[in-house]
Amino acid sequence: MVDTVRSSLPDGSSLAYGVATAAYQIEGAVAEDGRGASIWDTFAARPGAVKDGLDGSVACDSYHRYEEDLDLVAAVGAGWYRFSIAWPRIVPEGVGRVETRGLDYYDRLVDAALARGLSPTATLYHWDLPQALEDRDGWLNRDTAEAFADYAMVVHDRLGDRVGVWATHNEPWCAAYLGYSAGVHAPGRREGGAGHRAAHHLLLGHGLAAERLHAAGVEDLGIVLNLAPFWPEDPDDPELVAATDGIDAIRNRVWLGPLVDGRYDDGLLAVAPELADTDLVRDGDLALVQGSADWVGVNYYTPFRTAAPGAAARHPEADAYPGSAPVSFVVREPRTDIGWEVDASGLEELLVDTSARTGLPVLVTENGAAYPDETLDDQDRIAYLRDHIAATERARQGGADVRAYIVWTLLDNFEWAEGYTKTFGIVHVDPQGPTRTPKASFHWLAEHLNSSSVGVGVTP
Ligand code: IFM
Repeated sequence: MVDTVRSSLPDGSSLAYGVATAAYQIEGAVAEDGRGASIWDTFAARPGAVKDGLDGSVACDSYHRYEEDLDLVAAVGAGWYRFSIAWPRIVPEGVGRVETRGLDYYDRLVDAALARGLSPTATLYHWDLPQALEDRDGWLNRDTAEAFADYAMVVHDRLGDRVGVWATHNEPWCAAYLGYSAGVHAPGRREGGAGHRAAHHLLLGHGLAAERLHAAGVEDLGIVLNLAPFWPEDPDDPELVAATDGIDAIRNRVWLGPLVDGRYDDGLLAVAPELADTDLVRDGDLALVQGSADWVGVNYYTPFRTAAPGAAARHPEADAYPGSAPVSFVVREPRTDIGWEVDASGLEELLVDTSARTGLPVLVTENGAAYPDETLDDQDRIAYLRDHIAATERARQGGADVRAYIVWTLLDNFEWAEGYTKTFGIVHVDPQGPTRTPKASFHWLAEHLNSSSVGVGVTP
């Protein structure tokens, strides 16, 4: 058992290590044990929405193979297993009826993690909104925030005696802006400033859930953000610097402002006037969010270099910053298979800045790389992980309070709109099996953890 909740968050004397996954990307079994439909089931069925036309209906079949997967996490020597809970398995219609068989599954998963000496770290929302809630306008409807807090409490009532570290949302920027502004993620809506409304309701859902989870005794509650460094190519170009500031506001400050200061800053309001609407942002909303996190999770993959419009080819995320002045995103070499520039200095910068800005413990809740999976000898992934772990250590030496480094991801899995075409796993999954085969990066990480005697989890 976890001795106390507080002891679940490492004290920072050495870096804790973990491996992460997310429900829709690995579980499969979408029609089993009373699970309701999610927005990703619906979106993936839309022709052209997912690159290879596939979905998460089988994925890695982890719903049935979780013991095997946890054996792999234990074998690599990581102390934490970060997983997400599928809301439609627990509350299939989003509100109301609770599906006990869904809770039973996560109960088994948590016990199996603890039995292997792993600390289970639960994320409550990794993008699989019950479709029934989207039918009522999803994250554009304030009621969804209330429904999220109710669902969070149902999960906590069942798992709270064994799970110490909780996260509300994973990358709410994607859920809001890729989902409701750019339309490239579920629910696939391209509605400009709607992303700002969704962002506010996601924050509100976090705040409502945090208040109730804290009252129920949770001490290590966080939110996981894909914050990003933005680097203007020409820092002397005032127009570019101003446009980049608007983008930074929508990606980073929209979350950090409410969490730290209890407000949306003026620069953000200038590009997102929706957030000044008092029907949307009601009295007390931002006060509820302020101070609601005990730690902040940073998911980092790449920095973003901005340039004058037209300087580079259109970026897939170009529509995800509604209201900001247009810029180009310049992507330098080297790049991973998904086209993201590799630069570990962005992680170091982000960790130092986030630690200083929030004053909270920071966890690297995701970091990893997509490389083609033709070979199990993934030396490029090893180099990526090695350099980013070193950057994390440099940030710690530079004073950032970083407590954990969690690799994305255990298994090659359903990579959202990319389908199965981009693989981030340290374990290869043969879709025919789905048989698991550790890659060279898995063995490298095991060796790294073994040699630095880190990554130790709780004693069951
Ligand atoms: O696979 C995703 C994950 O679900 C959220 N963070 C980024 C990863 C890679 O795109």
